[in-house]
Amino acid sequence: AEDGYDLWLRYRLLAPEQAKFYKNRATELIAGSSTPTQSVTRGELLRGLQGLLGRDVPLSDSVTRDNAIIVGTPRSSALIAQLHLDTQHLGHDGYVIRNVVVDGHAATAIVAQEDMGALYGAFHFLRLLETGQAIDHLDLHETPRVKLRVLNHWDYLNGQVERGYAGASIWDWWKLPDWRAPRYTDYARANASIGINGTVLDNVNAGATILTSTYLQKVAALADVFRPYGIRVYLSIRFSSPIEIGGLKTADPLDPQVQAWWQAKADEIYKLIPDFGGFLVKANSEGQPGPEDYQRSHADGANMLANALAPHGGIVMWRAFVYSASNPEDRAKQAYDEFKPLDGRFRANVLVQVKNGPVDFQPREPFHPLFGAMPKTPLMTEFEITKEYLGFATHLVYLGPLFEEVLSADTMAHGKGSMVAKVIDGSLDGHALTGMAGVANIGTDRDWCGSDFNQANWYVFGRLAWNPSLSSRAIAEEWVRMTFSNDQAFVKPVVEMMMGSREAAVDYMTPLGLLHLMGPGHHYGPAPWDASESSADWRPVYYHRANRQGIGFDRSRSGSDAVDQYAAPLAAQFNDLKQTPEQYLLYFHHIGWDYRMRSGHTLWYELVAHYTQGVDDVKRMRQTWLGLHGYIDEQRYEQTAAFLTIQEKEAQWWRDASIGYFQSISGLPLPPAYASPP
Ligand code: GCW
Repeated sequence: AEDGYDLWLRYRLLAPEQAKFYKNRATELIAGSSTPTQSVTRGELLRGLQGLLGRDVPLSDSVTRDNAIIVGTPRSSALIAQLHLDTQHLGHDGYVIRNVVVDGHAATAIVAQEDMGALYGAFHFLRLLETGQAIDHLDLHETPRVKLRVLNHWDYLNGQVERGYAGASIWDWWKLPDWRAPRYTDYARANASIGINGTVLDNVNAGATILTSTYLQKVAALADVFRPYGIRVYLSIRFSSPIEIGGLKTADPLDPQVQAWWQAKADEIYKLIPDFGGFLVKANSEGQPGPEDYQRSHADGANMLANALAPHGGIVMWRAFVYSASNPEDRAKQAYDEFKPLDGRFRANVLVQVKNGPVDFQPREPFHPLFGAMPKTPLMTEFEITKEYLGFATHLVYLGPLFEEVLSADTMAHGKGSMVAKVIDGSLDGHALTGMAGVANIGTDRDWCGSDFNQANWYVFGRLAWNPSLSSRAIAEEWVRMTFSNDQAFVKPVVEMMMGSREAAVDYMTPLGLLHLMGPGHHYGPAPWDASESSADWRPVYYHRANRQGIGFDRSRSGSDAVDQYAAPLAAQFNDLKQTPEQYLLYFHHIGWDYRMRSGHTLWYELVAHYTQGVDDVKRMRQTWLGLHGYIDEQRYEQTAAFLTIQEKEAQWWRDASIGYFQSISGLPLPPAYASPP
């Protein structure tokens, strides 16, 4: 049975024609095994080729026939050295895949400067086969555009996963360090196959226990498993740890005892894990402790930790997601207000980690105004791969278009062409330390992610972290081919369905710039009427501000003036109702129900139309899937079909509840075109 465990690394036998073709082009494998990374590279190629071609590919030390596969680095392989390829520029992770001639024989060479590049190249080569690509005239050069490509697990040590919809935490802390579950290796393989090279094991809201020596042993065991795959381990730390587990009276970052405590802790960690990545920190946000508790700045806090890690080569990822009820005027402004003035005050080994939008992982929000606004500081973007606000496990929402929309947004920081992607890859302001983080959607479910289609969100995150300019459509196609089938009759409609799925969710949940209308606390399902949360800025009514006259949050200069956190040309655009893109309309403006939209219809009409469109889109997705029975295994087919049924029902629920509520405020009748349910 197909339980989705193999993710996109299924390596099932290719169709006979393809298998035959590739067989003739993979006659033998020449791959070293003198380092752990070389061993796993060789193992992966053997396993992949065996699965895809249906027969063992013989290992060899020299090229004995045409169409061998050679993998390695000039240092590890004399055969590769004799190709005299320029590998210097490939760095630690880059690789070349090229058809070459060795000792008179045609061969395919996967060449890198370092072992890790060769492993990435091997995965790329297998992907070419798995997706049915031509491999006759290969000349591929790949180097990652982003240095730190990191998953953030929001896992508690008790096994719970905050905002996790795929079971419990995969880290079995009770059995670690002595039992290293095979799943850890498969986790590392999956990540390495898409270029992910870091993982933060514990939740940003977790406690201090992770830093006790008992737990550090467990962390070290995981680091050992991940090391051959080029994955470094990082930890979220609680800022007040010196008090909780260190017996100090304070966690003041300027206190010498506190500084000494962190230094000693860093020394202890690096003794166990010499390649430890560093710390991720959520401070002074949603009740977490932080430097502001001692009237110190975020920079003071981050730099203190950075000082402790710097001698060991570690880094700090300091989150800009700060907000507290003390800023009820407009929560969207707080991160910028607190961090922009600190630009230039962070140590060189600190990155500030910024959520993709100013509020909180909504189906759609404009890009975060900090991007482009802190030129002296490396900024990472943080995406949420887990679908906290997008229907949890069951709704089919491919996040590629969301990520791409953010990365390709133009901050205008240095005039046209200042895309968020260029902030992230460091090219805009010349940073070498760069990173991208994704909040993992991984748990103990057999399929890892709560549904087969959620695996695509893990996949697309990794691929975009490697190269933020890739197209989310191309990535979707790759993923479908590897995960399900190379049959065009299946691939085409499924890619279409995925590509439209995010807009469908925006439409049935929060169209036209609305956001945060999900049930408070759990964030599942509609609750635009809810005013029960203790904190004003957790209440849906705070966000939509609907009244008899109209709807929307005025962030223009006549309102909270959040528009002026963007570069001047954008600020002017967003400030002007007529120029604001309609997809952000109600994010920036409060407008009358009878406002005329570009379509000529009233706002009220368009709002209803969007909600209805969202439901129609999901209906179409379901129809598409119903037409694809027989192309894939029953088990995965049936689950997707069942989940789409849930999604259709809930899209309808979203629509009816939202329209019903807004109608109770506007007092307007349903537009005649929509008077009966869709
Ligand atoms: O999105 C919100 C979530 C919290 C999360 C917080 C954060 C980890 O609802 O569950 O806590 O953001 O990003 O810190």
